[in-house]
Amino acid sequence: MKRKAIITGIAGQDGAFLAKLLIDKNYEVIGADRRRVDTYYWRLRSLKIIDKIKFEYFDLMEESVINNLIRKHKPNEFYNLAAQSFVKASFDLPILTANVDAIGVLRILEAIRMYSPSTRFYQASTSEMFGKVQEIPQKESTPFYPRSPYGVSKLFAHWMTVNYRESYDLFASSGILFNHESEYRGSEFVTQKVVENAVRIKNGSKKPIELGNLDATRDWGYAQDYVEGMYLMLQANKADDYILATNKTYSVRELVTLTFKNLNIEIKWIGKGINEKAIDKKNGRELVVINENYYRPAEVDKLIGDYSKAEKDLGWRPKTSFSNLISIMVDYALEREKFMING
Ligand code: NAP
Ligand code: F7E
Repeated sequence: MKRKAIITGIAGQDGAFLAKLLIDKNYEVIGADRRRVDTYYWRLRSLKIIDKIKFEYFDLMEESVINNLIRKHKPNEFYNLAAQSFVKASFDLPILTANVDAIGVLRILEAIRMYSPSTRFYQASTSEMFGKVQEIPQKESTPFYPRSPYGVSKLFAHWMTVNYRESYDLFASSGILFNHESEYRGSEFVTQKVVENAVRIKNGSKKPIELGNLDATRDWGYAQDYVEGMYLMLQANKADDYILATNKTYSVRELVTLTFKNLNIEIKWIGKGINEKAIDKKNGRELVVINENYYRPAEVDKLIGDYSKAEKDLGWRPKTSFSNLISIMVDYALEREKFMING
């Protein structure tokens, strides 16, 4: 009998990589996906797995759909990757974010408890729960201090996952993942925004990239490495919470410099505060300027994760360096731009 896994958020970055990993391991994959106008699923097509997925309607806001899905499939594993995942948007959409990212997870836990208690559950928790960091580097035992409606909502979901594990003996694990990026990252996140726009500049665009806080630092890994960690968490002997990270951190400014370097453009930073900008060393052309609209009401300044528990218990470690990650993203964006221009 094939093992069966439900993946929510299958159309997103992690959902696509995880679906590929499980299909390669001969799982039956159910893609629990919300209704949308655009059903092209470019990530799943690019990975050549779209025909191998059985899709079911799903929304984290819709309790009856969640109950019916779990009652019908009683999967071996359930990976909850769906979320309103953009931190900046959570300040504009706090109630929706809480309903989806916090209460939505409780809806799933309740459905598993009632209809399929042997299902192993993975919750996509986040380093944003550490927010205003209380310890450097952050470990599983570091106190949380979220700084956005997204972080607060994810923290509720994290503790509910712990609570259902302890109260009802569910196999429910929480992966506290630090930022992970890839060629499939959404365009509004800073890595992909910088990569895509730098490639457009390389191809002749005159529009400088508008960014917010250049001083923020992140522990950026490669998403394909991280979905392996999610899978390993659900194969372990017991459910637990694990950090996945690289234990290295870079600023947004360093991300920009490295991205342009990959495109053979050397940049120079000039000015201070909101007047800071990056110019092309060769001709003085403006490449990056600050737009205050991209600042957040509250910022998470310094994230760096300690993944030693995952390494010890699961044998997981990150395989891709930051500089390899940016090369992968730049190469993919160059190819895609070529396709967009030439068809
Ligand atoms: P992503 O690309 O934004 O994908 C999220 C998916 O969730 C999208 O397919 C989205 O649908 C779906 N979704 C949104 N609202 C929904 C709802 N109400 N019901 C059902 N589906 C809904 O996110 P990702 O980067 O792959 O991240 C996967 C998960 O890990 C998320 O929970 C995220 O919060 C968490 N996480 C991510 C990172 C990271 O660095 N990537 C780090 C830590 C934790 P549409 O396609 O229609 O928008
Ligand atoms: O911002 C700064 C911004 O939006 C990173 C999600 O996957 O990872 C992600 O959340 C940093 C922030 O990701 C711009 O202020 C500067 O400090 O790429 P981001 P995020 O907020 O860290 C966590 C772990 C998740 O769980 C989330 O789901 O970059 N920044 N200028 C900018 N950020 C954006 N987006 N755009 C800018 O123009």
